[in-house]
Amino acid sequence: MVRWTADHNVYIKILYWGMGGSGKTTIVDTLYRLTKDQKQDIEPTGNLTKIAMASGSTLYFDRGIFRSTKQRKVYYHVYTVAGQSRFSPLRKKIFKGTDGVIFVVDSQTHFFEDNIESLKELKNITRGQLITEIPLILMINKQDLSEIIGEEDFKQVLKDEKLWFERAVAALADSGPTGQTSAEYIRQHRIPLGFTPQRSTGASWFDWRKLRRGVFLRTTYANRQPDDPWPYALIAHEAKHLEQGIMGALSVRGELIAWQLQYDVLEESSTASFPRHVWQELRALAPDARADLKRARLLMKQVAGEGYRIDWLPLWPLLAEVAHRLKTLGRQPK
Ligand SMILES: Nc1nc2c(ncn2[C@@H]2O[C@H](COP(=O)(O)OP(=O)(O)OP(=O)(O)O)[C@@H](O)[C@H]2O)c(=O)[nH]1
Ligand SMILES: [Mg+2]
Repeated sequence: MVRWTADHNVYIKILYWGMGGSGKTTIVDTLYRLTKDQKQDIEPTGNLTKIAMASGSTLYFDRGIFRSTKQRKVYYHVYTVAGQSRFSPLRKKIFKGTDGVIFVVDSQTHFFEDNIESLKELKNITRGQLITEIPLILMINKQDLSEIIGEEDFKQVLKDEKLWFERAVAALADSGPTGQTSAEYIRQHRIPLGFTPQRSTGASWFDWRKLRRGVFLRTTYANRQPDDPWPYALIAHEAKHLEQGIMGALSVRGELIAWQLQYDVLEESSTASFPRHVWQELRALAPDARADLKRARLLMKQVAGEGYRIDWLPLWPLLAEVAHRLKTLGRQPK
């Protein structure tokens, strides 16, 4: 928890987390040494406090206080936890009030599972706040050794632990007002997010294999960065369908509204680059005008390809569509 004191100083708590022996103490030692000499962005105030066993393994915690060299009122309280598994209750205490976590991975292949254990424990303690509210940085340490896992392997862990999605939703929230509203909806309704292998579309709001509602991205999107606008704009699109309900979502009208939302998210994100002309025409169509919906159906197929089964959907949600057809029935030319 960032603290402001009466003298207008700001204190930020940063925590190094990771399995026993991953290198947390070594990193903070190095940080202390380098910043003491160089005084570039931060400089230490006082000494490092280290409470360790004879073996060098941390027994309680390490703590160093650093001060920003540019914003003189900003201080960082930097802690490391004792990583050995038996210190779990202690770690929970040290975690209290943390503003940001640096997770130190021990890259040695035989420790792969222990790293995951440590990440799971952290996730548990943060109760869904990791990434969404508490920033997370990964440090893939000990890359100088042989028999090591790489960055890609650990990225997969983040995906498995759903932390990929947390980051995508956080990026969606930051992308602009449309993205923010959508991210709030996803969080408030605790919408399940996942990957699913699918051929025809990039994403869906129903997983047929598990028969459950949620937002499911095609597995190939797992290789994109979560803050690439395409994945998170798609997440916003599918979440809109969940908001519309089954009937609303299963209509050309529902699709058009979701496409328009996806376009707004992309437009508001500063980094999206895509051929805009068809999307712009889609954005200008009126979801309640049947002629516009017919046009939308053509355009959406043009963008999404033949696999996109929009022809199967009624223009309006089914009941409204039936009512409309009944009403116009008598007026049809014989
Ligand atoms: N080869 C190599 N060894 C490292 C690296 N970082 C740390 N070590 C070594 O790993 C051992 C454990 O490092 P520590 O910094 O004590 O690990 P820790 O994460 O603080 O461990 P706990 O306090 O038990 O949680 C020490 O012998 C370090 O010298 C690295 O990048 N490469
Ligand atoms: Mg240590």
